[in-house]
Amino acid sequence: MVGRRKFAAVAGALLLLAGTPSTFAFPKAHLDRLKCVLLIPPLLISIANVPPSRQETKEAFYHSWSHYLNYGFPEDEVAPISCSGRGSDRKNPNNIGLNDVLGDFSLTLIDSMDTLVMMDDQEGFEAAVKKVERFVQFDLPSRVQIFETTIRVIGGLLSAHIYATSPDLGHQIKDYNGSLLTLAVDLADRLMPAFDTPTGIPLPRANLRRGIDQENITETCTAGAGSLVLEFATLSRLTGDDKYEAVARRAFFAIWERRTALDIVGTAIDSVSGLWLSAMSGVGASIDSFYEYALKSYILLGDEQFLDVFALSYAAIKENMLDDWLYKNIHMVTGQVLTGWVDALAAFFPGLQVLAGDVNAAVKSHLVYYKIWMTYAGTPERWNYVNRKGSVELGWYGLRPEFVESNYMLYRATKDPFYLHVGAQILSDLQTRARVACGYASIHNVQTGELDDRMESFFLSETLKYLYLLFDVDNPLNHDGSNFVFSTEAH
Ligand code: DMJ
Repeated sequence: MVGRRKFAAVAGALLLLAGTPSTFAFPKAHLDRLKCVLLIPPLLISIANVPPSRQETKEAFYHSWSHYLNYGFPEDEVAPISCSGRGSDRKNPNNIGLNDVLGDFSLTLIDSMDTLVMMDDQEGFEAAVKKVERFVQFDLPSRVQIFETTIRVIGGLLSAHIYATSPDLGHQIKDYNGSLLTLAVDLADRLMPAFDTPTGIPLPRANLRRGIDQENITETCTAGAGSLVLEFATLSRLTGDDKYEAVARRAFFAIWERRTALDIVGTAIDSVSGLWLSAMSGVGASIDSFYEYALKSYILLGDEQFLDVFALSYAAIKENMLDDWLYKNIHMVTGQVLTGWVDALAAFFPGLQVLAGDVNAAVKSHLVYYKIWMTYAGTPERWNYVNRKGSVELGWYGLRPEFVESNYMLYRATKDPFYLHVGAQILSDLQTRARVACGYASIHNVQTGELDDRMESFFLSETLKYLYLLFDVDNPLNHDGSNFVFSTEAH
């Protein structure tokens, strides 16, 4: 299998790099099947007989969604192997691996609402909104992470609210009374105490009922503190209350002000002292969405201060981190390379490069992750490019969306069917390796195929959404010429 995959990776790379139209590699019938573009009626074969990738992605979503509703809800997630619900770890409040994300607020329900919209399931969307109205409230003793709660919950609520209220988007809900916005305001108000620091950089966590408790750690990652502007600005614009946008902007620029002479920011900072706690920088974990929100905040809000940050950061990344194929992790002051690995989160970067208009660079950086995917049928959390024998440094694949997202962005920009083919391979690997009784299970080790009983909400809100949008070429969103952006949680 590895041999076949290696060949495919090299072949794909050569086709792209030589500029040969990769259509030659894919007969038209095959392409039509991937995109679900139906041929002239007499040639039409029933969709049920030949399920194209779009249908299959939809089925994968409903397999996950229906089992969440039946076995997971009202908890945050469904454990896909044992078919049971999972919420916060109440016995161990310090289990931040779970408790940062699982706040006992039906997370998967909230995070998935706009995927139902993408799939044009108005009935499902309205039913989900009704469930949120009936069951979700935030007066809870949960200590959650500001970033995770903002991108998954506030982002999910706001996106669904916008669809429910905008006649021109085609998913308006008739008797909807703004309840999702009210919930988003309530939640944001519960997070606001975290921004009350001398630097304006938020503390990483808040207790939804009690605010800031004493045990709160002051170390936060750059992505966590600096990627809140899209959600908080949207909340301000929808409510007319500037305070949300103001705190998120202040946090973003407080981090940027602390950049080094190389125009580089680090991955971890103390929100009280403003001192860097990690001198490492890169484009992956702990920093990724800082760059993403710099560019997307400019696109959404039109404020050139954000564009300036993106332009300077992007130039610094290319100057200091790029080494032919790879964007390496470096020391933020000296520029010295610090690690021999790249991580799975950095697979979002080609998508951002597309958005920035640097498509050639995106084609190249995507191929690194394509090669990784084709070798392991997943993107291991850390892949070591130095140690050939131990190249899988952290071997799990938690069904993350980043590679799927970049692949989708590249298809939209180039229309090169190669990316449809990559999407079909991703889908097929997910079906073979991760599909279980009640959804899709995270892969504990990409080399052995061992599974974990976990399906994070981003699998429904991002991974399957981007995969569906890749194949659903006529989706209205793919032809929306406005300045909408996907948040970092794909809302
Ligand atoms: C998601 O919650 C978001 O995409 C975030 O930006 C990074 N982590 C996960 C997916 O990997």
